[in-house]
Amino acid sequence: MNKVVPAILLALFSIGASAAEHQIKMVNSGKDGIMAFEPAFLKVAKGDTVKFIKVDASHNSASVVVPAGAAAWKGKMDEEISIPLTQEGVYVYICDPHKTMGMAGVIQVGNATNLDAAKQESEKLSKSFVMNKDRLSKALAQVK
Ligand SMILES: [Cu+2]
Repeated sequence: MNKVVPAILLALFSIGASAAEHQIKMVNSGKDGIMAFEPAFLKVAKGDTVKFIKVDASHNSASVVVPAGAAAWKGKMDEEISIPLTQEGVYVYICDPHKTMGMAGVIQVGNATNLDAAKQESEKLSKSFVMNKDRLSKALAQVK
């Protein structure tokens, strides 16, 4: 053992202590219409965590677009999955059973490094929506 290990542990602890946990609700009906994530757009700091909260049953959260180096996720049905957001960029996610109903959302972490890729993928996705067609583009428009 040397002096480096305690220094690393201290650094890790500091990061953990400053990281915030945000919540996104999975709802059947909300401010933004039926079958929605609330909020549909969320901006957080690098290192924060987002937890998906089961308000209503039969939803999940699965990533569609993540920045380079970030891990994709696929929550089980009704799972309150927690996602550590370790890479800067734009994250786009959907609910698998309500994908065509426009149940999708956007998380921005720091700088929007992959915004063009996120826009392209979201346009494709939005074409498959039969309702709430502009929900994803509205969420993406809030990325700054
Ligand atoms: Cu759903």
